[in-house]
Amino acid sequence: MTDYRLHYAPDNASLIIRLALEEMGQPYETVLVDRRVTAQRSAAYLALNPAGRIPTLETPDGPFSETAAILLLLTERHGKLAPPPASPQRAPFLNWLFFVSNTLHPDMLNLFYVHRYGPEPAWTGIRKAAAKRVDRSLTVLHREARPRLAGWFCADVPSVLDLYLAAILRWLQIYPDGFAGWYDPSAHPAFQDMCTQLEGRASVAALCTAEGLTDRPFTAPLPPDPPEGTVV
Ligand SMILES: N[C@@H](CCC(=O)N[C@@H](CS)C(=O)NCC(=O)O)C(=O)O
Repeated sequence: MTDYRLHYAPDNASLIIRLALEEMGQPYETVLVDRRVTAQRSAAYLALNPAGRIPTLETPDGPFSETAAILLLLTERHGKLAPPPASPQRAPFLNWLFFVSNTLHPDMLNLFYVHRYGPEPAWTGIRKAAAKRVDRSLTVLHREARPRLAGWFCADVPSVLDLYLAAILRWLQIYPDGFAGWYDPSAHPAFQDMCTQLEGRASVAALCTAEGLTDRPFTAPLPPDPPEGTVV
């Protein structure tokens, strides 16, 4: 029995939580959310996460959802992967973590779940507009966050912000079918360096094995071949 049980689907946002748990050296169990049968909307799953989204992390204090909230909770509990509350980098860290979670991530979801945002004739337009917003946000993050977060973003040891961003950069390069390929990683060289460093870490090797990702999942991503479950 471990303290943590991660409800996951391969190559979903749950992989960010898996990476954080691996980096923190915390034991955890996983439970597949079977997206083939839309298990994220089952009564049992909704009892844990009423929003019906992935991930959910069960903890001794109950189930938690929302990627950024889970990440913050884990950093507070284990004192790792984020600047401590008294640090001068704490406020900018929260600023940029919430920017990724509240602006970048939802804009990216417009690309993947376009059918939720408008009728089919509008899809290309919705995606193009979302891609522009995502690209602009990445440029702002690249320019503004690093100087304010010395040691905690794109540094030698990853923070939860790096883990979150690396996953987003991966997804932008391979999803959705028919609308990937617009993002140019060379526009943000510090992110590329961060991703390359991350790919050398044991946490990423564990993720690749568990979810069927090929090596270099961030700098040369390919769709996964998961041992269980499906991406969508
Ligand atoms: N705001 C949520 C978004 C999570 C999210 O959209 N997860 C996707 C998987 S990457 C999901 O649940 N998709 C299935 C669905 O929306 O039905 C978070 O930050 O955790």
